[in-house]
Amino acid sequence: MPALTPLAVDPDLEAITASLDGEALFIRNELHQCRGFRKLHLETARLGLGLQILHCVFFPDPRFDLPIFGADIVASPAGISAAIVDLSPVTTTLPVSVQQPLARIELPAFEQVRELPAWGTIFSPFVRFIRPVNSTEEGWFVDLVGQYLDVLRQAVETTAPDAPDAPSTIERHQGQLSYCLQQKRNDKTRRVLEKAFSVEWADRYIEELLFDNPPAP
Ligand code: BLA
Repeated sequence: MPALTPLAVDPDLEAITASLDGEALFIRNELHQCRGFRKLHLETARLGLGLQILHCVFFPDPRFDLPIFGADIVASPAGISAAIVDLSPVTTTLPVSVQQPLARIELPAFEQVRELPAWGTIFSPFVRFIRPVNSTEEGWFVDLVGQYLDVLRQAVETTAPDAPDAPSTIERHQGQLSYCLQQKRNDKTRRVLEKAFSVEWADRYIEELLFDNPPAP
C-alpha cells in the first residue's frame, strides 16, 4: 500500500496472553495507516494447539471513495473452517474503480461455499466465504486475496480525496459506522473472546480495537 506507516497499538492490546479451558491464548495486533486508509488492522490469534485465527480489516479514510477490505481465516487441527474475503461497500454500491476489476476476476471452483450469517448484509456481491477442502483450494484462496488487494491498491492510487465536510465523506463515515455495528453482531468472535477473557474484556476489545467507531472526518 502507498505511504504505509505504523500506528501505535495500546501496549495492553499489542500482545495478549490469556487462558481458555486450560489452554493458552495468544493474540497479536498490528495497526498501520496508508494513503486512503485510516486503519489497517492485522491480528493473529492462537488458542492452545487448537484454534488459529487470522483477522484483517482495512478501514478507509472516509474522504476517499474506497471500500473496506476484510479477510478472516479460522482454522483448527481439523482444517480451515472459514475463509472469507471481501471488498465491502460503505455506501449502497461499490465504487466503479473496484466494481469493474472485481467483476473480471475468475472465481476458482471451491467445493464448499458457505452461507453468509444474517449480519452479513454488509458484504459485497463479490464476497467469497468458503471452507477450503485441500491445500490446492487453500492456495486458490490466498491467490484470490492477492487479487482483491491488487484491485484495492489500484483504486487507492487513482482516487482523490473529497473535503472532510463533503456530503459524500459524511455518508461514507456513516457507512463505516454501520459496518462496525453489523460486525459486532458476529457472536462467534464475541464468544471466543468472552470465554478466554471475560464479558467486559471482550466488549472493550471489540469496541476499542476490532470495530471501534470511526472518528469524525
Ligand atoms: C466465524 N469467527 C468465526 C468463527 C470463529 C471466529 C471462532 C466460527 C468459525 C466457523 O464458523 O467455522 C472467531 N474471528 C474470530 C475471532 C476473531 C475473528 C476470535 O476475527 C478475533 C478478532 N469476521 C471478522 C471479519 C469478517 C468476519 C472482519 O472479524 C469478514 C470480513 C467473518 N467470521 C466471519 C464470518 C464467520 C466468522 C462470516 C461465520 C459466521 C457464521 O457462520 O455465523
